[in-house]
Amino acid sequence: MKQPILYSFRRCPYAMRARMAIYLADIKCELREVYLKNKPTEMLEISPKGTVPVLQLEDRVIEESNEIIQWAISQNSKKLMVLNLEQQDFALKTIHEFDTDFKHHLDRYKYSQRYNTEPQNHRDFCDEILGALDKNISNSKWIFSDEVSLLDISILPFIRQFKIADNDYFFNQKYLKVIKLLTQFEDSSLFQQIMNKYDVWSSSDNNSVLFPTAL
Ligand SMILES: N[C@@H](CCC(=O)N[C@@H](CS)C(=O)NCC(=O)O)C(=O)O
Repeated sequence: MKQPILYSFRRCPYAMRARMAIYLADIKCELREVYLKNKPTEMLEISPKGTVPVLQLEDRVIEESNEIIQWAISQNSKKLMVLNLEQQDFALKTIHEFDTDFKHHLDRYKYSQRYNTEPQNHRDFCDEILGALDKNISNSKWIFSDEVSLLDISILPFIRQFKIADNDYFFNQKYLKVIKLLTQFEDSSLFQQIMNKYDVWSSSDNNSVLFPTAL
């Protein structure tokens, strides 16, 4: 099989979740780091909508992070926790909530000038979602158990963005399990592996890299 090509941007939460899924599935790919203000034509030719991540396979292109995750799981799911039906239902509902409501309010909290919004109102909505999640987090390492799951990799990059908007605020909130979960995520080898820094790719420099890269 020809190696898949992943167009990625290091700090993008969608690209982060896709890289985690690829990493956990033990898939090797060619990673092309994208500068969002100057996207490579090679990427736009296969995915004109112009968002990352994009995964180019031999026979098709996958342009949505959740679909890249599903593809990676279909290749190899051994390193992800097997969810029972109830957990699966909760995971899918929660991922949807983070991709819609949480992301909506996060953007309006984080980029209040751009959206001309009152940041605290939107921060309150995010807090509500994080407070509800807190009640469903186990006492183990990850949300359900000591094994990382689809839910962890899908939503933690967005919780991290919320934290980064105001570190002091985040660490003073009552959702202690969310705070602990995010802290251990950022300390994990999984996170270190997928946050490796790469130069921006260009076809003329021909500087794509192998992902994951041995650290
Ligand atoms: N629904 C897409 C969203 C991806 C997305 O919005 N990515 C952002 C970066 S975090 C992007 O590429 N934005 C385009 C731009 O900024 O030009 C997915 O899940 O893959």
